[in-house]
Amino acid sequence: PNRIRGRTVLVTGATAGIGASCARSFAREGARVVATGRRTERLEALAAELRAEHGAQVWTGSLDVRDRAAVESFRDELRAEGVVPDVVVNNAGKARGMDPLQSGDPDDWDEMIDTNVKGLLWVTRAFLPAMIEADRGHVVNIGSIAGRWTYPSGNVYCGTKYAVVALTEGLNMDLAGTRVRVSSVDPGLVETEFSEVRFHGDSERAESVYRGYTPLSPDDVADAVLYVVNAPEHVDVFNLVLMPTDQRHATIVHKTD
Ligand code: NDP
Ligand code: 8X3
Repeated sequence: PNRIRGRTVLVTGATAGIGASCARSFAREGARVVATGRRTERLEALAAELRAEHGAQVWTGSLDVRDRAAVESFRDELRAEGVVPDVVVNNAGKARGMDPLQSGDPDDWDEMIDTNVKGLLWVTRAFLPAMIEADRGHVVNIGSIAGRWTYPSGNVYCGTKYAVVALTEGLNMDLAGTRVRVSSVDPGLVETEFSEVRFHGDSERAESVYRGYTPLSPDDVADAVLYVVNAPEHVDVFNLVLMPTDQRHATIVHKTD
């Protein structure tokens, strides 16, 4: 059965990669979509596409998740329009740099911690009380296998994703007794703009990350997100890990060239 239709799903980082795929997949299944991210033109293009292709109701928010006040006022603006998300997909996130800790750039660390950890907290804190009040809702955190195994020079990025594990587990505990569910979906390598961002626009290096094997696609991850949200209300998927068949551990990737 389709338990997605008619729900109101907020996706952070819907302008690219996994978030854009999630927005498309939820719209296709009949959800009302609140698409957020910093690149306004992309949000508008996405909204137009979802309306045209799926007849979806779509709201957009040009939102930097690091800005707590902006997150709260966006929540208030939505509420004033009668839009109260009952699914939040905390997807906005990034790696910046891949260096040994001793030579890492603290500005990169700020960006990762502020986005992947604090941004996730601001969004969750803003939208969760209405779910608790309605006694219905779902928070889906996009974690990573980087929150399960660290790898050389993964240090701070992995630390942020280990934090997502603790926050997913902690939130489940804190919500015991409510009908609000909390899941994390933790992928291995997914071909998106992730590596372009990590390597500060070095496209050659970014492309090489996905060469010689078949990585996950953003749609593969969106399928997993749909699965956890569509599960019957008495089922709370804590954690769903998905890997490319060609990848069996953080650093074990079978490449043919
Ligand atoms: P992309 O770079 O393709 O997309 C990242 C999205 O996050 C963009 O929409 C971007 O939008 C948004 N974003 C970044 N910073 C902010 C911010 N400060 N405020 C709001 N939105 C922001 O990467 P992915 O799709 O791969 O990444 C999505 C999530 O998946 C991340 O949490 C990542 O850690 C995780 N992940 C990725 C894997 C991979 O191999 N690709 C594997 C495992 C997990 P904009 O720039 O417009 O704000
Ligand atoms: C992204 C996957 O292996 O580059 O979370 O950390 S990895």
